Amino acid sequence: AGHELTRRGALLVVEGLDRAGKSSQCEKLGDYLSQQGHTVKYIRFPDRTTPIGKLIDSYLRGSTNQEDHSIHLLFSANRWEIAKSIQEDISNGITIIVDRYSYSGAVYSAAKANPTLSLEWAWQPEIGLPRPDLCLFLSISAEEAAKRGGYGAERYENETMQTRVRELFRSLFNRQEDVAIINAGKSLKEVSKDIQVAVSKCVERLNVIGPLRVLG
Ligand code: ADP
Ligand code: FDM
Ligand code: MG
Repeated sequence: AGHELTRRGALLVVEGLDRAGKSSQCEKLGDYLSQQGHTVKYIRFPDRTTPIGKLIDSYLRGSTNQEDHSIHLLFSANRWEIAKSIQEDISNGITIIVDRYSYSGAVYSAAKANPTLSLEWAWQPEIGLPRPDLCLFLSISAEEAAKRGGYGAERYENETMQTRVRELFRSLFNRQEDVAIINAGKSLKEVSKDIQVAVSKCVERLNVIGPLRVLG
């Protein structure tokens, strides 16, 4: 007696287009959950610090080129190389906030309109990865995003890609469970409030959800 079972952490993903406010909201959510007494870790994909991540970084910055399927699998490998540590942290009671995940992975690659790289094909290497307990999709119109500054210089930061990515996110999230669509066009504070409500509901349900699941 005397020792309680450690309550597992939650796996929370924040997704959305460039400038939707993902990184800002990840930070606010981390502060909120810490104040609630949770141990919180923030991670982001791509994780540009690993050897695979360095290949991805130079691809995104345009210093190197990669075949579409090949770079797609590297993005996925970049998640697989961290999958075990995610599982361990979650079982040790740490809640993980993830800035982009498999959803960006499938959608950005499929947006290239390569005839042999469909959304379905792109999803396959994600199967078996830790499954988020909740994915928060920060939904924003092209007009609202444009108000938050122009495109950066990285590979996918152009009108054509962003338009396709928006459509593909929509069709992917239509058939995913455990997704909360958040209107990200509101103020920072309003958006963070909406996120807190969705996350609190999820965290309360963790004992019902049971152990961390895997993506199917
Ligand atoms: P992302 O990580 O999705 O690309 P960021 O969190 O980096 O987005 O935000 C992009 C820019 O928009 C930043 O300058 C940020 O301060 C601003 N921003 C984020 N959320 C909002 C919001 N709700 N309203 C107005 N500006 C915002
Ligand atoms: N991206 C991100 C992908 O193409 N595949 C992936 O699996 C992931 C996680 O990389 F354009 C794209 C999405 C975005 C870029 O940008 C990463 P940030 O600014 O580091 O989130
Ligand atoms: Mg960001």
